Amino acid sequence: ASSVSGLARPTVDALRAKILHHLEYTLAKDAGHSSRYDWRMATSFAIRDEMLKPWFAATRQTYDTGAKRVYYLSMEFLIGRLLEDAMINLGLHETIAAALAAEGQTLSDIIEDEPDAALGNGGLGRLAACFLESMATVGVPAHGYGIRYEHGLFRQRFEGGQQVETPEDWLSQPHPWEFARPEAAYIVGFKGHSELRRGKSVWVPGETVKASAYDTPVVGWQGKWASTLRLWAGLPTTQFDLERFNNGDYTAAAAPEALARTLSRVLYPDDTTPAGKELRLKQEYFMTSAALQDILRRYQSQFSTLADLPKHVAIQLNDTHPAIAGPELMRLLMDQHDMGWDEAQTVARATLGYTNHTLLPEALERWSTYLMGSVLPRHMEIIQRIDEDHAKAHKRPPSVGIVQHNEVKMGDLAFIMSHKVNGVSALHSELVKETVFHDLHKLHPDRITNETNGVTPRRWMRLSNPALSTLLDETIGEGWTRDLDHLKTLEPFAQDAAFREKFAAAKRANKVALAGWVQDTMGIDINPDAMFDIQIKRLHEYKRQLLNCFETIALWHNMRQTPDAGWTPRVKFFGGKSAPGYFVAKEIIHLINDVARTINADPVTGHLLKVVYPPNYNVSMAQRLIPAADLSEQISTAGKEASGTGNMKLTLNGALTIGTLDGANVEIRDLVGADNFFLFGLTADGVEKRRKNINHAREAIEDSQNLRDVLQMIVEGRFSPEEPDRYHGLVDRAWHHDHYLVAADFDSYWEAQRAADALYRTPQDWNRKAILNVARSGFFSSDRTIRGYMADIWDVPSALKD
Ligand code: 26Q
Repeated sequence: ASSVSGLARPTVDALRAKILHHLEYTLAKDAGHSSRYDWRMATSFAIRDEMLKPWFAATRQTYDTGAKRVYYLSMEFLIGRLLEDAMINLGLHETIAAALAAEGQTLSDIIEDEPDAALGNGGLGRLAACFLESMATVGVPAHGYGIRYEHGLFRQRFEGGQQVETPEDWLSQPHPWEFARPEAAYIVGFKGHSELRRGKSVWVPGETVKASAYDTPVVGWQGKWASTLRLWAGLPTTQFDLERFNNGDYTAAAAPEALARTLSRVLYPDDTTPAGKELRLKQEYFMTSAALQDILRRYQSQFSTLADLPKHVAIQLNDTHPAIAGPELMRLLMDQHDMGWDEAQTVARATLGYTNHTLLPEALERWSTYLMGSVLPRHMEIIQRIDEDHAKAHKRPPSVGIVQHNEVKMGDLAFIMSHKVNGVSALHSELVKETVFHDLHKLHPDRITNETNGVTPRRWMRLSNPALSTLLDETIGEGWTRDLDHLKTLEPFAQDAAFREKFAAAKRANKVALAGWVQDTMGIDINPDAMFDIQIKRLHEYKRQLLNCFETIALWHNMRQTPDAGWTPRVKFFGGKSAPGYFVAKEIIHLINDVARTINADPVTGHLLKVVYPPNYNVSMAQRLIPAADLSEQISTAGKEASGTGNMKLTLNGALTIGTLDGANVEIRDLVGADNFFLFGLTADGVEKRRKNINHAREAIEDSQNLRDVLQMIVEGRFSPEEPDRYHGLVDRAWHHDHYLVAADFDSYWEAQRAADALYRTPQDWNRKAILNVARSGFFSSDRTIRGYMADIWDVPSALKD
């Protein structure tokens, strides 16, 4: 077996020649008449060539050794830009910069020219992207499977402060990182019926589409290994159509073509509630069936007995979106490979693992048995039998059925068809046992495990924060990039005044850079010495951007009354998109923008407070904001945020957290120390108890002068003079339908914010705590998360010899 080791790196001249070669022979352009786009494409192709060696070597070694493979099935991969990430992992950043400079090109301009691959909504999709990179770093033979959406997450604009969505169009330019694999294509069926032939069930689909593969390599740190992201595009099944067409059935012949194109057209932009749409179910099945067919084809090219599948294959389901994998894998094993029911179920269960990412009841996927039965009739039969078998085997109460009230509960299906089910933070995994899967956990007490999320330090530190990275390299060596536990050795430097100065200088440089960008793109003047307070995440009631907005108003109100009271200057940053149909979230966006407009125009507080909400928050914007953060807002209602991953990115970049005991905040606080974290708010238990008092909001508002003033200012139209009653509905909900306990946590949040203000006025203390946050959060590397999945769920070793 060829061993994959460190790369021989090309020289500046060699890379310069490569870029010019691609400019000329791949793009057919003359260097003298090339646009920025041309240079970017040529540079990307030159870098891509360097990825092929580790990619081939990993592929070959995996075949040669018969190593166990991991397949990560996800409806979302929120990759962002790839050029700089690939350059950094291949150690070519400086070489490429020099090669381009020799051609009069500026690397940063070329990097910025790349559109984000935004094939995801938020945390779940970004986690999948971090996992692909970590699997490539740790040395896991891994494929990610997903959909090659023509349109990723919509672009967000603000018009009069309101969110307006426009289609995202990343494939309008060729995507230089992908390889079309037209030879890897599978037929996926829908509808029709299931019939018995010689005692066996056979599905006769009424519609078929072709899934055609596109591969993107993802290289790990120092190019020792690579993962493959295989995305499926929908194509019509031409042959099949031609037959019908020739028989004169033109309408039926045209329908599959329309359907096929629709399947990979657009990402569902809703991370709130399952859309309940037929197209979404079809997309889920399309991706899952193509992936499973591909996995079995690859397996059978290497091994003979399908009974051994779990020895060589681990399949991880990213939430329930691909949960049809259980019945589909059983169907393929039984109907196409003649396996019996019991063995098929045993094999499928031993192969599959399921990760849960939410407890919110409204966010749990359920499909009506009518829809499931019409789109996937054979699967509906299999699901019903799985359910009956499970009921018999465990003599369970009827309340735990997969099929209930004419709905298929996809979480229950995923649970029953997986050998391991995991939550994504310690608290969340415990709540999974106590709430959604309480009954199933009682029946299967060893099934639920925890794998606390993580983030890749390559993109989220080395790439996005070169100032801090260089300082870390100089202080503790470069080893942290591969083994983030090395950050522990930074701890003594928290006491070192000279180091604190350098740490503060790196942060300040990042803030100056962000302030320049805010000035250039939004025309807002902000002070880099003010505290940069950042809340970046999808807009959601449970994430409580409204709590932050109320506190902003209260702070402004207090500052106006006593401008000379020694306030700590602040800049409040918000970033995030709302699901297009989520009215309440959109109203909160509107309010934040109205508040920003009002506050930013106030000459009395101009030097003390600014509010900045840049539109179209995405991965690239996160890379710009996170390194400049002083304060990280992680303020969800306790028990609602499964984990969070932005919280980890911000901590690793030296921000202090103001947060509740929710998701991974709990673990962050345990690790960095209670003294180095601004805690506030009710606990998950406290939230449940407090909700029992139906007057919780009114009582909290009546007890809080500050909050009363805030609500009063909003109803009076202080932020919307052109339409004074604009927020009457919102204020009414704050009084009477405060499901996420904004009012109950307000005063506690206000106090924690004032503690943050006070600490910020003593920079050496603030910086010492910020350094301790960095030094103590090496646990949050996604490399550690991946090693957890490898040991607890996948049973795979690393393919890399150190
Ligand atoms: C489901 C059905 C139909 C349409 C859309 C959906 C859908 C799509 C996306 C449902 C949920 C999502 C995304 C969920 C998500 O991003 N969850 C986040 O996952 C992170 C990674 O584990 C956690 O850190 C966050 O706490 C969690 O909110």
